Amino acid sequence: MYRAFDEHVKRNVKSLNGIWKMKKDENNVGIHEGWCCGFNDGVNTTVPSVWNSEFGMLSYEGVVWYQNEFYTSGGCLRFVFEGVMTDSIIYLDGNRITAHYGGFDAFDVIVPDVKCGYHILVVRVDNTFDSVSIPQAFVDWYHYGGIIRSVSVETLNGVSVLNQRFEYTLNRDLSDAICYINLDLYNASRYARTSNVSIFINNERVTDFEISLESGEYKTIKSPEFMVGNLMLWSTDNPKLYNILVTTESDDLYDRIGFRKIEVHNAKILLNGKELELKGVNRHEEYPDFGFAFPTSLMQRDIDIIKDLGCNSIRGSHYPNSKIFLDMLDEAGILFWSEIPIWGCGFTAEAIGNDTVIERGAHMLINMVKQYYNHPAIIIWGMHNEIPSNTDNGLKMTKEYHAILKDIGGNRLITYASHIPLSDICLSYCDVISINQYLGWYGGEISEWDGFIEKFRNRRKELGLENIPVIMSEFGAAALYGHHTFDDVHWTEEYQAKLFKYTLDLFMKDPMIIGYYAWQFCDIRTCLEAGINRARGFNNKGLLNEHRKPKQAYYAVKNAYTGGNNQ
Ligand code: ADA
Repeated sequence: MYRAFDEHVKRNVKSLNGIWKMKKDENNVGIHEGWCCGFNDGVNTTVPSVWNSEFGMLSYEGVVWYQNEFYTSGGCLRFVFEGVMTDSIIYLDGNRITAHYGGFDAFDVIVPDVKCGYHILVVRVDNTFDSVSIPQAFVDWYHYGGIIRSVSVETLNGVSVLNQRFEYTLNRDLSDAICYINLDLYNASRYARTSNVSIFINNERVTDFEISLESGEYKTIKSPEFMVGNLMLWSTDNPKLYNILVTTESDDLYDRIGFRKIEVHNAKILLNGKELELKGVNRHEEYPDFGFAFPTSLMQRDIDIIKDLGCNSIRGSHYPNSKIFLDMLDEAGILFWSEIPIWGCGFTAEAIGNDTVIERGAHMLINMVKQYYNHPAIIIWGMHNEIPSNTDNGLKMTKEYHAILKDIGGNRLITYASHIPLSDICLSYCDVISINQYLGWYGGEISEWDGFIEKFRNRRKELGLENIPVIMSEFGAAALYGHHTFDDVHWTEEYQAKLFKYTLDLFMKDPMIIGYYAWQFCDIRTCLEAGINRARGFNNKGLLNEHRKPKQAYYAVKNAYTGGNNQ
């Protein structure tokens, strides 16, 4: 995995990022014509990237094949794909080795007994949509396609550690933790193996045990418990991280964790026992020239800007972000809300009740939790966004996803963003209620916000949910960068700034509302029809434009979040 640190020292890891060949398959003939065995007439491209960055392919939706030739000294190989958009089939030397659905979650495949020499890895990527796609074609971001995140090939030896999820229970004064680790182990040897497994925290061995696996066996086990004392907690002010190392005789896996406690108490969110006010932005991991293949240097730049804005939190709207970005947030002490790309406005109530959709979404949730489990920055899991949560099908999906997250989600709060909070029937499945509302933009006047908040306060009371805190998870207005007038009318920087000032003043003095995520960090390319609502083919509600140039609203939000008086 492409991380902020090396995950392995013993394991041989080779990055397959770099120059690949790609070939467009407009007529979908590649499978029939055997492109899986390799093709000679492709053009050069870079992995990771989106194909939309290639000349002439900005709006291409369909199938593209990718090919990479690599050398290995042979053995048991594990291919790791961190994100392929959206439906992919992977072939090694012409043989199909795995397939995956979903553009934002990583997947891997293990191939034993690969011979020493050159091999051809081919990836067929399809980004078309149908009635069970997640997201649906109607979505407020762009239909990018391609191998959007890193690819690597690892050589596994003997008992190997594929994944680890660190569990801990803090004592009452949060000074000690009883811990164990859930380990996914695999025996890559041709023979049954017994290996010693050791766990180190900050270089100190905390436990040792033995494990036996048959050849090719995959097993999830729970390590013995151990205690970590004299803790320095992870917090936004002091994001203290601990190094964890799991070793076997032939393999290793490094990761980092932070000890922290997030909970709801008396309608407030507490982080390590202290009341937390979430000051946030919604952010897409997108830049129009690179799409979802987002450069690491720009991640750091965004974090710097977000800190300057006075935020302590980001909502990763609307899908899991790159692992390395989460590493950076762990280091920066910025809290994160991670969700899956069920962008509800695109789904009918009927589609939300479809078994394939529910199952695909459930897989995405499980993968997200497994792959991001150890990040202390993630404090919220989002189940979905703006689904018809006033219908039986909405309720069915919400109940099912809530049960999954309660079971495996660890110390995190569960929510979803509702755009229909006054008629929503799923709110009791939230640890924190999250409201998306665009009064003053799509309809209504800015001054109608007060009345809306009062109506929701009454509804929350009627539903007996007064102990559940409330976040304003989306609110905002569009402004075209550089568009000014003396009168604050729609699309001007002045109007957008006025709306943010008004709404944040209102929210921040309301004891019911404990968090705010402005929509949105910066302008993004969208596939919603360019026109009255999406000028330039962009969602222009950014506090910054897509090149990270601040609009007036940036300073309105900064003033609210920092108590300053910037212009
Ligand atoms: C919704 C949605 C966002 C964005 C926003 C808008 O609330 O969740 O993704 O589309 O509307 O700009 O209209």
